Amino acid sequence: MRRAIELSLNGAYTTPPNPDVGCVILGATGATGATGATGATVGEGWHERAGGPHAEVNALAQAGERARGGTAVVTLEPCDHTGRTGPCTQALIAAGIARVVVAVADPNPVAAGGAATLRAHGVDVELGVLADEAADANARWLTPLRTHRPFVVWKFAATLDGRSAAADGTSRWITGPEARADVHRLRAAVDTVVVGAGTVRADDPQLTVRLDAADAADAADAVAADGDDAPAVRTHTGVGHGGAGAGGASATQVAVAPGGPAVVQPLRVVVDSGGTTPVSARVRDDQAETWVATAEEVGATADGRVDLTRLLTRLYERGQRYVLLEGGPTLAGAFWRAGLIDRVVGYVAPAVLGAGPAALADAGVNTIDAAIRLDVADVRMVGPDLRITATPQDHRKA
Ligand code: AOF
Ligand code: ZN
Repeated sequence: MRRAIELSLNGAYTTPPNPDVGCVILGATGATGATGATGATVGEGWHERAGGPHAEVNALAQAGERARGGTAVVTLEPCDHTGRTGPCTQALIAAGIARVVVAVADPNPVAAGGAATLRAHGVDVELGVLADEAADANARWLTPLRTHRPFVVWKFAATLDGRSAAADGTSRWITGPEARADVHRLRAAVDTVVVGAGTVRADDPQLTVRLDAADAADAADAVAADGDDAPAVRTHTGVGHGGAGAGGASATQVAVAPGGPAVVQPLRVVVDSGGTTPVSARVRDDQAETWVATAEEVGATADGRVDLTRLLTRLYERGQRYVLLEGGPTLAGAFWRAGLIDRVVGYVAPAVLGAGPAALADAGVNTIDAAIRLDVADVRMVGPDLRITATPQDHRKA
C-alpha cells in the first residue's frame, strides 16, 4: 500500500478535479504472506489525468494475464460506476482478481459501492489499510467531499530568512525562473486563485496560467514516457464532468502557445473587504474570470473583514474545489487564524535580506507552544531554489 500511495502522487498536477489514486497488482504465485496472496508485483499504475483510465485499469493493463488469481492493492475503493470510463469493479472481476486491499472507502456517492459489488462476485475485500496515509496523499480530493469547502494550498516565496520583499518594498524575482514556471504548473492544477486586495494594489498581478511552449512540451514528454500523449497540464478535457469532485464550473480556456494545450484558467478571486480594487487592475482583464469578493457580499467578521469561512463556502457552492492562496502576508495570516490552510508550498530562495516584510503576517500565534507545526511531505530543488511541501499537523488530526 505504501508503494501504491507513492504511485498515486505522480498525478498531483494533472488529476484535478479527480482523485490521486495508485494501484499495485500482486500475482497469485510467489511467496504467500500472513495476510494471504502476496505474490510478486506484476503491475503498477496510477491515475494520470482527469477523464483518463483509473489507476486500477492502468495497473491491470501492465499485469495482463498475470493478474489472474492475484491481489489488487489500491489507495481508493474501486469505482462501481460508468463515468468517463467504465467501472473498475468490472475490470478487476474480468481480470480474475481474487483479493482487493483498499485504503480509503470512496465517499463520492456516484462512484461508491465498489467493495460490496466485488464481494458479491466472490472477491475477498479488505478496507482501511494505511487509511490515514492514503487520505493525506489524496486530501486535495477528499477535503471538499468531506467538509464542503475547497482544499486550500498556501503558496509563498521567500528568502532563507523568511522575507518576501526588501525593505524598499521591491519583491520581483525573489526566486528563479524554474520556481516561477513551477508556480504556473500549480496554478494550472487548481480551479481558483485567491489574493488579497493589498497584493493587487502593490504588485498588480495578472494571476493567469502562462506555461510557455517549452514548459508545455516538457510536460507532454513526461507523460508520453508512460505511453500517453496527453499534456501534463490540466486541459479542457479535465474539468466540468465526472463525480462530486468535479469543479471549475467557471473556468475559461485559452491556448497558452501556438499548438500548445488549451489550459483551463482558474477563477481569480480578490479578497477585498472594502471593494477598493481599481477597475484598471490587471486581475480584471479578460484573460480569466474574476470575482472581487467584498465583505458586503460575502459577510464580515467582527472586525469588518471578509469572513473567509463563508468565502470558501460560497466558492464551493459555485463549484470550486481547489484553491491556491497566493498572498499577501496579511490575507495568509487571516487564513491561518481561521484554520483554513490545508497545505503549504513554500519556495525558498538561497538569499538573505535582513530587512523587509515577512512572507506571513500575524497568524494568531503569540508564544512558541502555539507554533503551527507542519509535517513535511516533499522537499526538492526547483532550479536554484528549494521547494517545501508540508501539511499542518492539527489539520491532520481534525
Ligand atoms: C479517478 N481515478 O483512479 C479512481 C477513481 O471522472 P470519472 O468518470 O473518471 O470518475 C471519477 C470517480 O471515480 C471519482 O470521483 C472516484 O469516486 C472514482 N475513482 N477516479 O478519477 C481513479 N479510482
Ligand atoms: Zn475506477
